[in-house]
Amino acid sequence: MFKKILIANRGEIACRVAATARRMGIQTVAVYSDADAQAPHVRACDEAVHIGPADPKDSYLQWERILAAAEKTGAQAIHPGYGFLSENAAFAKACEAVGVTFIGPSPAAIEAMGLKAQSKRLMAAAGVPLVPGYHGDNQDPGYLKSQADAIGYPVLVKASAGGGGKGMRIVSSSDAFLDALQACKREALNSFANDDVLIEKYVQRPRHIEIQVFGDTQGNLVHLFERDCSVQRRHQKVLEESPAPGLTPEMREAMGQAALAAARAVHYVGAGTVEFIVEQPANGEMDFFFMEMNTRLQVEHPVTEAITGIDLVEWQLCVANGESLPCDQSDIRMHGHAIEARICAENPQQQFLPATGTVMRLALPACAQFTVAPIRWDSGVTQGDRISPHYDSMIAKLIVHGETRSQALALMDQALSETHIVGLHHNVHFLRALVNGPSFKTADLDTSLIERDAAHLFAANRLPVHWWAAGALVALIASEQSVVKGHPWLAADGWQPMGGATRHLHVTAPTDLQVAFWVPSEPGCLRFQLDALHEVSWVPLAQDSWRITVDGVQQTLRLVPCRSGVTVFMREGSVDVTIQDPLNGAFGVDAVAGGLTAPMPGKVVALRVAVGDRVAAGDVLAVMEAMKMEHTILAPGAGVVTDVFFQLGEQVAEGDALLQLESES
Ligand code: MV4
Repeated sequence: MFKKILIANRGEIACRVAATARRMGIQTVAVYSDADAQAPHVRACDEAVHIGPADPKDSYLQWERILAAAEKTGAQAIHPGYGFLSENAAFAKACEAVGVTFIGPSPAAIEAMGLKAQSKRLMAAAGVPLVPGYHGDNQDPGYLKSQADAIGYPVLVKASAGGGGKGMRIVSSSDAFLDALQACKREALNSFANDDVLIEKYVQRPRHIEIQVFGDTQGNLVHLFERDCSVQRRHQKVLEESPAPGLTPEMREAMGQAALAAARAVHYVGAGTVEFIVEQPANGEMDFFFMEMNTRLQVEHPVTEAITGIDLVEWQLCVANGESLPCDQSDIRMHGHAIEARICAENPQQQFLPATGTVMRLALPACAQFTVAPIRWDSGVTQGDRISPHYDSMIAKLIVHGETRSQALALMDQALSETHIVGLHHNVHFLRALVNGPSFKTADLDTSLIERDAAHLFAANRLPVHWWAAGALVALIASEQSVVKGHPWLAADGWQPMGGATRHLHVTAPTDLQVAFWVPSEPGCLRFQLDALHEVSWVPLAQDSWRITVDGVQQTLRLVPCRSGVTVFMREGSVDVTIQDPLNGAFGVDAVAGGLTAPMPGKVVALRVAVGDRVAAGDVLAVMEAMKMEHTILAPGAGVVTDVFFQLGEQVAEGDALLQLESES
């Protein structure tokens, strides 16, 4: 076996490969860009080599530097992960040329599957079912129209060089064909500098089902069943599962055999995936057609690992080392049901726009104690990391494995409810709505599921106000006690030795409301007035986790203070509560830390204090401007300004310390 391998990737897949290498006693070398100097994948490997600036084209796609790093460290093989160089035949050849093993298929197999029309002709010759269509060289518009007429409408015109849904046009009648063809060719020329098209019968209500295959250098080939990846948005997978719901054993066998025929046709070695589009007629048998073969390990491979118990990266390493597959088809069994959710930095409320920012808080689902944890968290992001715009927006993959699909669904819901992320937009709530939504729950799957369930998926989550208000109160009181180190006489919070003082709190989000509450007469409990009078008591657990009782019902809440309030996480979901405390001005992290940081990148347009000034809670300290909006920085409590770290007119970054305030004592 290899003594040392280089991992030519970053993020979760680099960490994933490193984990198996470590388990096998193989040393690992990471490569990293400027943006990734402190990244988890660097720490996950034994050695690391810097390969250039943040932009992937200057680092992770620079094969000369990667090959130089392999030579310098003595790595005998290179694992390309997915994306980047994983399906680059020229890179695979370059590895061979310098005597480093490329952990993947042959350059010829990568090339053969890389071109759409060509791979489809190859598959047709190998007897793999294709969508009825025309994949030939004759691009004469009149000829293409006659082909479309023969196939029958609706047809799909696809750019031969396209992918990921780009350059596709549905044509519903013969009359509309020539105009649509022209438009498709124009788009293809602009996007791919090649205006060849192919024509296919349009498959309605399609499902995306793919088969995992594995080959070795001895010519053995096996498949590891299927994954259903129908839940997508903008051609990005969101949920993947195995087995595919409703797939009959006969169809599974037929698809497995078709995938093996596809792999055999290109003498496939290593891990690969054969993608099929599956037609679901309103009544009648499902039909499947070859779409493309991905000549790499895929993002969603963990669901296959869960149901087969096979470590696919271990198999990749053994096969690349020239060993034959450890078992044959009849030894490969599936057990239970696995689902993967991709947790991404993005805003589902704004067309899933990728989000950037710092992961201020990241709490993982609790490991199920007293059992073998059926939950897997694959991630290359840790708390405090920045999600930069240079790379993809995936924060983690969450994989659950149950005996049945409904058990897996329940586990996924539970694990997502315990996944707490603060600091940037993410899709955790959206994923939860998705797995609990009408279509996914009943396995009514096709590629337009997200659009169909939109009303359910994008609805604002309604959480019980007395619970999140209670969480906000507990966070507020905890922060005040930490500022004054628990001394009640020094707190400017209206506390009276006899108890009974009333405070009013203005909560502005998610709903505008006034909360009246009575200052605690004994520690750890108080009453508050909303629609009715409520009673809350609390006990701190670890870190920001609290056991809270509201009106006699107890649950664990996570309370994460942020700039202007607190994020309250509970079983049903989370809310960002913005608190305006008339007594105390701003509330949040700043108040807890005693230092004051910039809430966003911007310019300091007013500075109202100097070192030595005495300020009261709520006094204006400075004013910042960003995106044409002014933000006022208030004193979180009474104190003396001991340091000012910036000047008027200065540009500051998000999170920069602005000034230091010391509470008076
Ligand atoms: C299709 C199709 C319907 N009929 N081909 C989208 C991306 C590209 N890889 C192939 N795609 C499709 N090809 C025929 N003949 C519908 C899609 C399609 C799709 C396929 C798989 C997963 C998600 C999809 C979302 C929209 C359209």
